[in-house]
Amino acid sequence: MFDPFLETLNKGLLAHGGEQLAAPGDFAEQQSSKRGSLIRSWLWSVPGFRRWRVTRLDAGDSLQVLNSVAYPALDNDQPILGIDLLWFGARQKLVAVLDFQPLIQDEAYLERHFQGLKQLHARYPDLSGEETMRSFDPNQYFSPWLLFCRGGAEQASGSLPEAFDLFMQCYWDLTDKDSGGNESMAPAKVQQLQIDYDRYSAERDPAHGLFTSHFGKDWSDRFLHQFLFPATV
Ligand code: BLA
Repeated sequence: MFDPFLETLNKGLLAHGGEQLAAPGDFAEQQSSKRGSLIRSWLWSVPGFRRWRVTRLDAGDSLQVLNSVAYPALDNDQPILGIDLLWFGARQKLVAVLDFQPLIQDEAYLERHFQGLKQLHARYPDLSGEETMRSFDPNQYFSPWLLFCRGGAEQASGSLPEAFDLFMQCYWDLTDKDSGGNESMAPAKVQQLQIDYDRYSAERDPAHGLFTSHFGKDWSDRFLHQFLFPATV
């Protein structure tokens, strides 16, 4: 379902000097014969980023996922890239979340990093609904301009592919231009906020139960703490 999106993501990574590495050990690939599902993950080494992970889950008609998080290098206080795309085929249900996840909610910080995403948000009203968050706090590590849609096939094959391309382009533009200058945060502060992001996300990620039902508790606990949010080891 999301393979064209994964292709767009991978192409952008290659174009920015990225090198694809297998995820360590049994995080690279895991299969559930019971549920007929396959989860694969990669790490990318990308100039300007300290960590970039990508995960694809194929559970057939029941669920397809593309999830990715990019942590900029500590001398760059730009937002964390957050991608979570889910397609529940049997129910024809889409959950799409694309955001530049702000380290802080300060007005000057948002002003500095969010001009592009703000425009994109305005351009795709069907992906910018005021969806309610059940497990996360919208005011922590989410921006006011995230693309967040609980929809169906119409959005999945309609506006989402184009919006995704522009969203990635917009994040690369942010990365390519030096938006730091005197106002940027000290690396130690960036580091602390990225660690806090992992802790916050690991606590609230609604995926853990899902992983457990497919791949067992032991693997899922390790995957959550060691691969998805490694600052929580
Ligand atoms: C929601 N993400 C969800 C849900 C699941 C996942 C099962 C609940 C679906 C629903 O609300 O109907 C699944 N999350 C995953 C999977 C992985 C994962 C499979 O991390 C890992 C491979 N989630 C992120 C990132 C963002 C994000 C990076 O991992 C930011 C863009 C957002 N996911 C996000 C949000 C929701 C969600 C905002 C809705 C949760 C809520 O209502 O609070």
